[in-house]
Amino acid sequence: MNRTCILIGAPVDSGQRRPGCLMGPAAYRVAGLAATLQGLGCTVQDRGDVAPAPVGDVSCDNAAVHHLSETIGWTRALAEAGQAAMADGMPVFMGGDHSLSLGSVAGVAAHAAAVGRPLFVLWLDAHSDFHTPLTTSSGNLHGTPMAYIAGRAGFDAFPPFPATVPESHICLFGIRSVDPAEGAALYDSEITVCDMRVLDEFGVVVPLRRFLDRVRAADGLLHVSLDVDFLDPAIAPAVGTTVPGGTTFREAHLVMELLHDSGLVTSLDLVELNPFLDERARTAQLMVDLCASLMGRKVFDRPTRGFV
Ligand code: 6HN
Ligand code: MN
Ligand code: MN
Ligand code: MN
Repeated sequence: MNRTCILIGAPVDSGQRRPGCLMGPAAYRVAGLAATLQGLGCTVQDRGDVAPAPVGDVSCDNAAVHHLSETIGWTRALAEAGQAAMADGMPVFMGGDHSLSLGSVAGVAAHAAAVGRPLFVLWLDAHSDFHTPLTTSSGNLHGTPMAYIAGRAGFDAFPPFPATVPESHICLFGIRSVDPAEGAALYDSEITVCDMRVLDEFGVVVPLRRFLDRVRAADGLLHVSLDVDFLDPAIAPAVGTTVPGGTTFREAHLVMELLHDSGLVTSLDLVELNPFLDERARTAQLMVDLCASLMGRKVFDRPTRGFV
């Protein structure tokens, strides 16, 4: 795993309707994300907050969609920042609502194409985020990045996605809220869906290892998108779209620990934290601690792993 972390602030609030996600990057800084990663031996560069590129008036055929130009502006700016950061280390996008992944993954995909390596995406989320601007009924563009990344039609107003991620390279993990239009599109796709039913039955280890084996076999780059609502709302209340029945504290840490052990992760989104909804910063702190597990924090380090 690249030990140089490039922090990129993405105070994006345009992809949904409840203000507050724009405070996310500040909350991660106050919660000590940089110092935590440095304490684990990482070199950390904080590049500050990105600003959206100016975009003129654009429209799409769905009147429900709001803040379209602003979201396109963020997509442009974050793709550029992300591609540049990939050349220097592991970008960590501090969001910001999940529409920021329209840009972050576009930047990462452009880099992957330039270096000639396949890109894989692990989506840790309660939601599939597989709407297009034409199918969303909420009009909230944070529900669309997965479809953009997979090259679905309906994103004409957006910059063309640089290199579509093949569906067989995508894994949705932890999902438990899928709208009918998303479900219909997913049903016909090759995307791996590890919903909560799968995780209840098999735990997080087996399904995650299977996906990671595929990434390793293809010598792929791996982008991880961590939505706060992947976690159960009882431990992570600071998110606008809580869904009961999420992953537990230990399941989430175990996912991060397995990702660390794999050495495969090359970029990371931290999305949907709304500090205005937090309780004594516990969600922000948990997200920082999950990053620490991803970057190698261990309870106890010893040469022989396991209990045998
Ligand atoms: N997220 N499917 C719902 C919608 O409005 O399209 C929820 C989307 C949630 C998006 O949590 O990043
Ligand atoms: Mn707004
Ligand atoms: Mn999401
Ligand atoms: Mn979500």
